[in-house]
Amino acid sequence: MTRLSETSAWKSLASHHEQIARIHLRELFAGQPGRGESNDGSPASPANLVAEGAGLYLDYSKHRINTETMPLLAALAEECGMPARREAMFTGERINVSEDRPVLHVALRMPANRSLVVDGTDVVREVHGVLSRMSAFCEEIRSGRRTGHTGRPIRNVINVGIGGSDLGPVMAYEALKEYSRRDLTFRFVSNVDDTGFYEATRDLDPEETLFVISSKTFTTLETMTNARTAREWSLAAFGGDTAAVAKHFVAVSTNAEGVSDFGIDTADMFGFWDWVGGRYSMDSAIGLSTMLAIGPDRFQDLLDGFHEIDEHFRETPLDRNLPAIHGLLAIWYRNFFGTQTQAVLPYSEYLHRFPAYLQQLTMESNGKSVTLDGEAVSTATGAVFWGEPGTNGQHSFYQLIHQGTELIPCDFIGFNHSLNPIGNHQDLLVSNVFAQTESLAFGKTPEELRDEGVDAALVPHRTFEGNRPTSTLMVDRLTPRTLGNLVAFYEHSVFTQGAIWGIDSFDQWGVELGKALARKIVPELESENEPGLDHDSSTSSLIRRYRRARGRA
Ligand code: G6Q
Repeated sequence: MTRLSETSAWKSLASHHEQIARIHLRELFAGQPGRGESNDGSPASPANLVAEGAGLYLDYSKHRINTETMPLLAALAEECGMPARREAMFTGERINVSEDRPVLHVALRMPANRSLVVDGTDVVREVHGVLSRMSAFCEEIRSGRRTGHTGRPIRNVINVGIGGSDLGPVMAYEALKEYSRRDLTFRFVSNVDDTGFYEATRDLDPEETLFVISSKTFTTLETMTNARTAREWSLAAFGGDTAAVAKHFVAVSTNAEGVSDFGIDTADMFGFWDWVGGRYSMDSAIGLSTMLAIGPDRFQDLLDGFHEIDEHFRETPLDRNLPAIHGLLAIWYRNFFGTQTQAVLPYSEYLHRFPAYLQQLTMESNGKSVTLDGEAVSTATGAVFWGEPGTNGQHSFYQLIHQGTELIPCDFIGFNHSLNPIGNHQDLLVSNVFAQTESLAFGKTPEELRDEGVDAALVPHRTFEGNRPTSTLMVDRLTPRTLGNLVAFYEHSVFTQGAIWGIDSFDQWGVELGKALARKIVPELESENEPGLDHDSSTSSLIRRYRRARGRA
């Protein structure tokens, strides 16, 4: 297989970059004044660097590209076989090669009238079977028909899970709080740090509390530890009556045996499948807490939003394909400008966990250094993703984005409508989206400063070079459906990047390593007798020091 850096499209892009890198966004706009204009229904033109579809409006005109760049990037995607790999995902081929699995999160949101047969099983039918059970369960809890052990209604739901079994549910709950049952309390316990469990439960009544134990494998140290602690906490309130477990615990897992060993009736287990990766699972049964919060109909809206982008991604030509454009631009900066990070800046308080969610999605997927056939990659792969909601970030780290020495491409996510309109807050919020992206692109020149009468000594400090690239993603309103649009948009951007790099975006051996390593050290920390340690000097000393501090040495 030709190494990526040796493909002809790559070479064309490298020489194209040499020309573009010298050109300022001011010049690009001067030479192509209409590049940021929307097409408003007219046929797409390569001169308009905007794309709209599936609930999202993407303005990518403030990127360091000209009319040649996107076709060259699209040619790279074609040369790398990205469209074929995309089709292989949608049809259930085993594209997760290192785990020998299909990658079918797109099946989680296919409508019930579709069918997708993989290894003789119609996975869409299975998905809808679980969705129906989830809906029935959520209706029972939300209506108060299904009560706790002592007959009291369930008022508190605690999701116990970590990584992919936590970040999606937390992000979705926070994002969709306005659509949730405000008389129910939702909390999330992930870290094995005892403080996480303590703070989540300290003011709750066990008689009104339901635990959703969410773990694909049902073996993860943190989740199993928290689940056992949760069971003790519950049973303490019910005089040790284990019959209470059935009323206060349900499980979301692929491991029926583990669930039943834990003492949860498999009738109260909501399953999913090994073809759903943890970081792609918020729209599977892992979303049970989301469905409990917003109800089955709105959960369906969320799924519809995902599916809308799936269809768009699968069928739209690359030059108008929103997730593909985003993924191609990520390649452009990471590989040709050598940028290391990408900021995601949602202008919505409800999306305050969205960057953390995206960190897992992007970095666990594309933090890889070998190709599908096990060869070392010939180019850089996944960038560091990070971010915070605006405008808060503007009062802290944006300084470095504006005037630092790093080039950091940014995604600005804005909404036309607030869910809680008060006065002119929304106009002020959105004005900052537009002002920041304008300023990052065009900066402020020394001449402009001098014309304003700025003291000569201050001119260098107050000069903004500009030429900082941004995408502006505008959404009408944050709803379950548009949240689905947004998440699927990033999922497929990640796919596009991974397909070009030729890596397995769907395994996570680094995470597996962490799970195995801690298991070895736990007994060394806990043993009553001095353990024989065969670590390096640093690790062994840290273990001994901790044991002394805990009075075990
Ligand atoms: C996700 C990762 C990882 C995983 C957690 C929890 O893609 O594999 O974040 O979700 O380690 O795993 P379990 O759901 O098996 O507990």
